[in-house]
Amino acid sequence: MSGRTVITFGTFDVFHVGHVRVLERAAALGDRLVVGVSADALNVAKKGRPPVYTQDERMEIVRAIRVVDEVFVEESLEAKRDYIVEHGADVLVMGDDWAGKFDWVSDACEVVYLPRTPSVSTTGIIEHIAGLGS
Ligand code: C2G
Repeated sequence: MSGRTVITFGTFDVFHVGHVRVLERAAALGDRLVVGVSADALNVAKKGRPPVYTQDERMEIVRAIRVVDEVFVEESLEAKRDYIVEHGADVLVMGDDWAGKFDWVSDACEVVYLPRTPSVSTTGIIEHIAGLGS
C-alpha cells in the first residue's frame, strides 16, 4: 500500500472536541488514518466501568469523522504491535496522557505523542451533566 498510514487508539466515549482535534492532528501526519476503538470489555477491565456509549455506537461516531478512513475494535492494550502490523501502520499517534507508555512498539513503527486539548474530558462532561440534575 502506498502512502503513510497512521494508527491511533482510544475509547472516544461521549465524543468531544478533544477527540476531533487529536484525530485531525493524527490524520495530518499521514495519508490514511486507522482508529482502534477500545472494546467495552477492555474498559470494564481497565477502568472498572463500561463506557456511556456502547462499542458499536462509539465505532459509528468515529467512523463518521471526515479524517478517519477505517475503524476496528481494540480488544487488548497489549496487542498494539499486532494491530500496527496488521494495518500496515507507519506511525502510532497517542495523546500525551499516554507519553512513554507505548514506546515498546517503536521497533514496529514511529511513535508520536500529541499534547491533549486542555480543559475537556469525558469525565468532566459526565460530572457536568450529572450536576445539572441535582
Ligand atoms: N484526548 C485529547 N484531548 C482531550 C481528551 C482526549 O487529545 N482533552 C485524546 C487522548 O489523548 C487519546 C484520544 O483523545 O489519544 C482518545 O482518548 P480516550 O477516549 O480517553 O482514550 P483512552 O481511553 O485513553 O484510550 O490504547 C488506548 C486505549 O484505547 C484507551
